[in-house]
Amino acid sequence: MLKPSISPSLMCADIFNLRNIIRDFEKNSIELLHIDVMDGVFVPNFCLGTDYCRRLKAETSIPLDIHLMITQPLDKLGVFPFGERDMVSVHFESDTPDNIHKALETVRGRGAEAFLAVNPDTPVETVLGFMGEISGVLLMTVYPGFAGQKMVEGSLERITALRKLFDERGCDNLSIEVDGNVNYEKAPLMRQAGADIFVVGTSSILGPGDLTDNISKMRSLLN
Ligand code: S6P
Ligand code: MG
Repeated sequence: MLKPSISPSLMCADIFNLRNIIRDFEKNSIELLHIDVMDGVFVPNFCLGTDYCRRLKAETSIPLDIHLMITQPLDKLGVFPFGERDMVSVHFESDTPDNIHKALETVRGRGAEAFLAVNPDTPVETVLGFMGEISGVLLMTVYPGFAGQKMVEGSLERITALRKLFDERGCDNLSIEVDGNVNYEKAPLMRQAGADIFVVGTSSILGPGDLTDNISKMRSLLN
């Protein structure tokens, strides 16, 4: 299995202390920065955007992990700054399958890793139609839109089922990124089930406690 990576959810990071938080991420070799983009239509909330991504890219060399919770992502990819080493996830539910294929192709064409994001109610078998086009799947373990939610029941079983689908097809190089309520108790279970990228927010490293201690604790639980 791929080695575990930590992708802190920046919507959970104190905006007034963001520069120090980024420095701490760098010191602790954080692999990715998870950026939730919400348009108020695909999900009932608004969140981070293009300028935020641009400023981050200027500030740090940690790759961006852009999670697009927007309708018709194909038409909007052009305004996002991403490239080699970055990851971009587009939701299966956000447009027609044909346009999702094209959006994934556009992401890859710009040198980034293309991920298909799927909501908790979308069958994991859906990804079978996209296997040759993606670096992995962003499996939502909460309904997208808000931080601080409880994991949807059955999420661990979905990770296991998705990893099995990959393994049966010899695709053990594909990532499974889990997003939502990844806490210290569930993260090792998610790892065991086959996840390798962990979006962490209020439930763990960006919750109470010292950031560096929290990251160390999460790392030791995942390794
Ligand atoms: C939810 C979003 C997530 C959250 C993350 C927050 O729509 O996609 O990335 O930011 O789940 O972490 P936590 O620990 O509060 O669930
Ligand atoms: Mg997210």
